[in-house]
Amino acid sequence: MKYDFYDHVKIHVKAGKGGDGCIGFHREKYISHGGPDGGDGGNGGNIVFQIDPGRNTLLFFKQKKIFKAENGKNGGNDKFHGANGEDCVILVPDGTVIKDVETGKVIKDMSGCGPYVVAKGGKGGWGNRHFATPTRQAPNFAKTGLDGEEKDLYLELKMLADVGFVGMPSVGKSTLLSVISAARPKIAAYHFTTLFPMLGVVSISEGEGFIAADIPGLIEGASEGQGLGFDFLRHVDRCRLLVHVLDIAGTEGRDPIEDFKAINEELKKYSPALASRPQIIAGNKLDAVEDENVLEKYRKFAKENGYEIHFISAATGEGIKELVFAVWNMLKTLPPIETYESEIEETQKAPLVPTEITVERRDDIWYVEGNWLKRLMTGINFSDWESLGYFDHMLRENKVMDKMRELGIKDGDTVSIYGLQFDFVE
Ligand SMILES: Nc1nc2c(ncn2[C@@H]2O[C@H](COP(=O)(O)OP(=O)(O)OP(=O)(O)O)[C@@H](O)[C@H]2O)c(=O)[nH]1
Ligand SMILES: [Mg+2]
Repeated sequence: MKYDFYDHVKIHVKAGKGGDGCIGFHREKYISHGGPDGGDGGNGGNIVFQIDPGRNTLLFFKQKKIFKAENGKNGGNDKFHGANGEDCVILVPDGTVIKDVETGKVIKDMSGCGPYVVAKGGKGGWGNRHFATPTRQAPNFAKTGLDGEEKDLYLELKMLADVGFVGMPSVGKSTLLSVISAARPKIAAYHFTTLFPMLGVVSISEGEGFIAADIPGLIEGASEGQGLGFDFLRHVDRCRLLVHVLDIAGTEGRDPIEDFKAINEELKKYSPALASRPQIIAGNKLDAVEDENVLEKYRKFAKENGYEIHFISAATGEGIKELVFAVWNMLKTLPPIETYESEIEETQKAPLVPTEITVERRDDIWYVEGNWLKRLMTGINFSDWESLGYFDHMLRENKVMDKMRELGIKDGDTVSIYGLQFDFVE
């Protein structure tokens, strides 16, 4: 890491396991055989993300990368319901995008939204009182709680700014931010003074304004890691407009038009979408321009290429007001800040369908799998015949046996369901 501004990180989250249901029988003086009264286990705690307006980096995650929510408590005798596990709340800055490491898909864009449950706690198991039927009055089993969801997540901070400043080092991006907002970025004559992005609020009138982001300087080859690289462009990724700052006085001996082209090439390499975002050119350091004739050349270049250009001096304040209003007027015509849609498929959100199973034959064994089956299995105690009986009942009731037969399994064939092997008999 070249600079200590944490803006992307991988973390692991595990929601709480549901508490186990209880096997209990009612006991009271003078009542010798009370009914089953084992209570349910509590639900496991969820992993919840929440925006903390006071945070602006993911630095917190440098120390802590594993988050667990509390398990639900087990149920007890006398219908005692186990307590639910506490949620684990993870605070993130506004603009944090949560992605699934395995698929790379966006789970949730935490931008101006309320709390979001990213991993659900497991349901508590039912106590044996639920399993009493007319023919089974003393059920000797209860269900164990289900496991909580567990995920590897990739968090990426993409700041929420309307306008992003781009340009070579030392052209005056930070100086510009400091004169139009209350932000106090570091300003100095050497390259790469700015090491991490900074936001500033630009007020137009009471209650109206926009947010601008100052980022480190870019140089030719940034896409190949030159200078500070171009990773931090993620923070201007959602900007509605870019202000491309140029040093029109050429104080470092470079041609501003060449700078402009080089930076746009780098932007294109980072993201064609970002490169095609509208740009306003801010020709800075007007106070240091010796030959005023060059301005005409820049004006012509901008016009020919379809850009609005403003000549400014962040040092003296000349032209700054006009630039701010030009930005404000253009913003009014542009779509709002982009938020990323969740890319998780509906099927992943939908409840599990009991009959969804897959069957595969390997070495004469039929391997049967399915999310629903897996969940059912975690609640069964296979050393207990009543529990096994319940499992069998669930398979039949949900037509899993029929489905297996349809898929070619015959009586006497060996079936394996997540490690449980048995001979298929209907
Ligand atoms: N003469 C003159 N100098 C300026 C002007 N604006 C900024 N500078 C000077 O240019 C130098 C660089 O300014 P910064 O604002 O730090 O530049 P930057 O683009 O943020 O640079 P990096 O953060 O390194 O990318 C400083 O010495 C500023 O004082 C201006 O309008 N006129
Ligand atoms: Mg700077």
